[in-house]
Amino acid sequence: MRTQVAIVGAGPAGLLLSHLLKRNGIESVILENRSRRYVVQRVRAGLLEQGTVDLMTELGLADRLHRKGLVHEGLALRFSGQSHRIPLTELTGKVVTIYGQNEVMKDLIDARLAAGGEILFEAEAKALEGRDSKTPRVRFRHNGRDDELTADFIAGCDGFHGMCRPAIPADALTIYDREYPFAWLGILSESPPISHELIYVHHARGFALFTMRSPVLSRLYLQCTPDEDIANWPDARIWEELHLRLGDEGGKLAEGKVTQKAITPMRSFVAAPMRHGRLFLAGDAAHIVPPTGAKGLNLAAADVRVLAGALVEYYRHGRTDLLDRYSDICLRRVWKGQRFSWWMTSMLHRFEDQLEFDRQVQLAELDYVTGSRAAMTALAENYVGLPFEEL
Ligand code: FAS
Ligand code: PHB
Repeated sequence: MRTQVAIVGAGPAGLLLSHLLKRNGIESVILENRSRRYVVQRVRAGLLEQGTVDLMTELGLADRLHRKGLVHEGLALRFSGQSHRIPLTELTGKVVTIYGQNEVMKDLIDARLAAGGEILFEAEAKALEGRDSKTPRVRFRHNGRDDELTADFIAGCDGFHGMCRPAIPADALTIYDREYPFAWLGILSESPPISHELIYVHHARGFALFTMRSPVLSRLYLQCTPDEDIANWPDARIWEELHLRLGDEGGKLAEGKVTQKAITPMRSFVAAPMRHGRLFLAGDAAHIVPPTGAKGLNLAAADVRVLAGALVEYYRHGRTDLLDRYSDICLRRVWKGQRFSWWMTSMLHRFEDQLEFDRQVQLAELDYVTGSRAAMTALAENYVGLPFEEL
């Protein structure tokens, strides 16, 4: 097989990139390890920055998002039994949108296939060759047969556990890594959300997040230990803990049928540089953030916006300067997303070894952030998404 851009991975990064390239007449083929059914039902992120929504709207891919997405103009930080609203839109002029990542996947895949785009599902990329040549190749296995996809460029959009990053010699990569001593137990519940806006809770028993997917579907997260066994969390115990961490408003939290339950480890990770010869890493393949700042999916979208822009300039005008600057441009935004996600995580979670002094500092930080317009604005502008870099 031959194409212009070989894309490994049909997550938000790979799919958005294929649409951005197609809009500029550049061909691509996506190799996706899992089945279409699996990719569209996988429960992950749920919060889209304004910039991500604008990108999908520009591409004509946001009709369902605008119909079904929940637009939020604020969020609440809850600590010491009190909720404090952060008026995001009043402070920044921007909104965020709650729309499940699985819904985004459905929209991007349906539109790509409807436009005759090539996505090979259950096609596992096995090896990369010729990364420094003008014709890099991806060896993959599909329908029980080994095959090869030759291209001008390879986009490594295969997530944290993919094969593209490990295909880069370790001495060519600098790894920045921080694992957190806790995880998130997340559930989907057929119950109305406790509030029309998100509630981030700082509590002596640990962090909790009250978010949603629709007016009848709640998404709820609890801080738990990193090696927690989900079998120890029957639904009743989860609801009891959610009531407790919500404090006196516990009575108002409606319970419902839990349809999905999983534990997500918490990590901050960056692999730099994001470009190696004709291989360009994007999204979780290059960086992971703890979900407290809701940046994962949005950083993936921001990366491929830059990559597509650079590839368009290459194919149109033979320019290579933007390809050369791809990694630096992306990493500037990635590190700001890392800082914000680490800060939100550090301010809102309980650390096993934390001194009472540390806890009081967390409470003082929350008191400052919810009492100072300047501090609130700093949080809000990072949360709704920092402006995109002009290319
Ligand atoms: P993805 O991981 O989404 O996609 C990579 C794709 O590559 C996958 O479909 C995979 O099957 C495929 N692939 C891997 N190896 C391959 C191979 N060898 N050959 C072919 N294909 C291959 N972010 C939030 O903001 N909020 C959340 O609540 C949240 N929850 C999350 C929960 C979980 C369990 C995880 C893992 C992430 C979560 N995230 C969350 C972050 C998430 O949204 C990611 O940032 C986002 O999916 C990144 O998109 P991609 O970079 O496209 O990678
Ligand atoms: C979600 O809705 O899944 C979600 C929202 C905000 C976060 C993390 C997850 O910070």
